[in-house]
Amino acid sequence: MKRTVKVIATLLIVIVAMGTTSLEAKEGKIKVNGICGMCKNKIEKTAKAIKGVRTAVWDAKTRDLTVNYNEKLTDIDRISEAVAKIGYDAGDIKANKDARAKFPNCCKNENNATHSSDQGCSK
Ligand SMILES: [Cu+2]
Repeated sequence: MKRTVKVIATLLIVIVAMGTTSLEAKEGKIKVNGICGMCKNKIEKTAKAIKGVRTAVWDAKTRDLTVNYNEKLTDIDRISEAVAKIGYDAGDIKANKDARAKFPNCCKNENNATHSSDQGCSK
């Protein structure tokens, strides 16, 4: 009898824990105007460095930064701000101009869609 109570209690804890985890986990997309693989590394590294961000993947073709994060610890605005700070437009937040000025030229060329690749800038 005691054992059954213990098993049920453990199960309840597990169910509650699973429930809260899924509630806190949120996925969101942010448009980030990166160009190449080097941009990708920077964008993803910046997003992942934020407390509460579990995964961050930037797609060079769609230019979407897909983030999975704990909404109790962070939010889309905070992630966008961090990415804008290193020199990229992120959603509605404009890139930090000083940071962007230090980019290699190819990373500034936003209209050259063919430059998008998994490689860094060739120069
Ligand atoms: Cu780049």
